[in-house]
Amino acid sequence: MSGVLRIVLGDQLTRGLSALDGLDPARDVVLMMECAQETSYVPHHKQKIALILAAMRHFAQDLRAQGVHVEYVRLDDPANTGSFTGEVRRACARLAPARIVATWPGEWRVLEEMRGWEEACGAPVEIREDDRFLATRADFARWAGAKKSLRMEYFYREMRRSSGLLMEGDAPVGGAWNFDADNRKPLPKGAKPPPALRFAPDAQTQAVLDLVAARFPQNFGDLEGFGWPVTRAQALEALDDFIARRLALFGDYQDAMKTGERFLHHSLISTSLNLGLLDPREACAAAERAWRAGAAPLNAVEGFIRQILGWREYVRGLYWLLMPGYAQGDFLDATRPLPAFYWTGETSMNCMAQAIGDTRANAYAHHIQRLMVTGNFALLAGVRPREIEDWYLAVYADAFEWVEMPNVRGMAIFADGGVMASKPYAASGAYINRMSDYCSGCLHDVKAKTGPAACPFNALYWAFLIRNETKLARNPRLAMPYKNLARMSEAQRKGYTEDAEAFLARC
Ligand code: FAD
Ligand code: DLZ
Ligand code: SF4
Repeated sequence: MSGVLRIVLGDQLTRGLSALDGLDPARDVVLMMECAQETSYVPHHKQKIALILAAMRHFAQDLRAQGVHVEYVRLDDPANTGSFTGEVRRACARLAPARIVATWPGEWRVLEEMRGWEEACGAPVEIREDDRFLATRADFARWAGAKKSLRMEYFYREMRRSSGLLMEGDAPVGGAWNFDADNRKPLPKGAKPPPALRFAPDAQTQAVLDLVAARFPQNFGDLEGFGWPVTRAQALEALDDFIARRLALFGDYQDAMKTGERFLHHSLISTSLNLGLLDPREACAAAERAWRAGAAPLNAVEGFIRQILGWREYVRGLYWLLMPGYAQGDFLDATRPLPAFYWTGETSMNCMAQAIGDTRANAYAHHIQRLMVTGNFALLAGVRPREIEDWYLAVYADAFEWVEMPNVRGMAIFADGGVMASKPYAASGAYINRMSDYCSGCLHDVKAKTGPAACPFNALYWAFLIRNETKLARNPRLAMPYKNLARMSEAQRKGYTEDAEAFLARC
């Protein structure tokens, strides 16, 4: 072979991928690799492994149907060396390509590996930009420049201007950039969100589900409810279904949580976007069309577009701007091991049990469950960043480090000291009670601040502020809680700290 060896990773399942640009079907070979190293660098949820392998196999099949020569290494292939480098080396020995072309990966760890391929495999390696994002890494670095503060809101406005999404000339449609204040409603009693579209496994996906069941029996999570889109056609169907049936109320109930309503009005497109089955531009454009057609209100459409055009692009920019140092941040010196109930769901706290139970069932929990329940607990309890981060990376089907790390380290646990969030998202039980029905089914009393029946989030919240007073008290956005803390007696402060410690010791 004197052609090009083109690498397609498990989250690069896009026909227009930069690594496939200029592909010559007569001479080039596409290499796709199922690798033990990738299926085990954290103990992934069974559905996450199944989703990635099923989507990879379908993508390879589609490429072959288009006449592309795909060398596909299966997990159970006896010759499989188990690592990307081992497989690229083996392919090079077999095919002797003139060069290797890859697309920038989604994780620093994999980038480092790619950078070693030239030496390991003896062929020149070209790593091309991943152009499946609206902002390149260079765009983000330019925007960040020498700014002291890198708030998402300002980046988002730039993205609105450069993309033209929801713009009227130079101004945002509706006269404001952000309608978030309208998006904080709890779900009314009796409201029933339309069910999300799920996909029954075909024979190819079923074979992967069987493989995962046999090979990863101890991993976290159920396989039974698997319904993720594994092809571009399914991903487009899921997007259409969301736009037609759930987008209109996405904004209103974006932050709501409800027992048994695992998906509410959320889109469930993060797996498809992150694997490359959907393009973020087409998701935003579909939402804008719905608003222009009068099918969805602006608070919903702007809210949805902000998640993708704003948050998604922003976290990716931040990750690549700040890695590898970003992974070391531990601003709050958090030292507690991850409590075992994150894996078992066995805890007296109903909100945690619900969020973890939803996660086990679907490898999914929506943003507020991730941020204000499991993330909030880890923040308040002071869980070690690496341990809580590995949990998020393992348990969500959409988790790849570029998106997981800033959300966990930056947004949820404030380990970056405020690069991403202007204050820690710390909350007592009152927030969870306002936004969910969890407290009514809980053994703890959300209104009780101390004593054996009290909601643990209450003591944990105050103990967190007390423990981190020297680091956080000067934060202007925490002025109010620290003012309240200043009014507390020494005995009250001690009581909160002791209650929190006693609860954590039992976890
Ligand atoms: P929707 O609520 O319907 O939102 C639409 C889309 O917006 C999502 O599909 C996603 O692509 C994007 N989006 C929304 N919020 C964010 C955000 N904060 N960062 C990046 N994109 C966003 N998202 C991941 O894709 N992978 C992760 O590993 C991940 N880990 C997270 C960990 C924590 C602690 C937190 C607080 C958030 C995390 N998120 C992650 C962001 C968000 O929770 C998920 O993108 C969202 O829940 C996916 O569900 P959905 O597709 O139904 O999203
Ligand atoms: C997460 C994951 C898993 C579980 N398995 C594979 C795999 O077998 N082959 C593959 O190419 N990618 C897999 N991935 C994704 C990678 O771990 C990693 O996140 C991406 O390669 C980053 O771009
Ligand atoms: Fe969670 Fe406290 Fe409410 Fe129980 S009472 S569900 S622990 S917030």
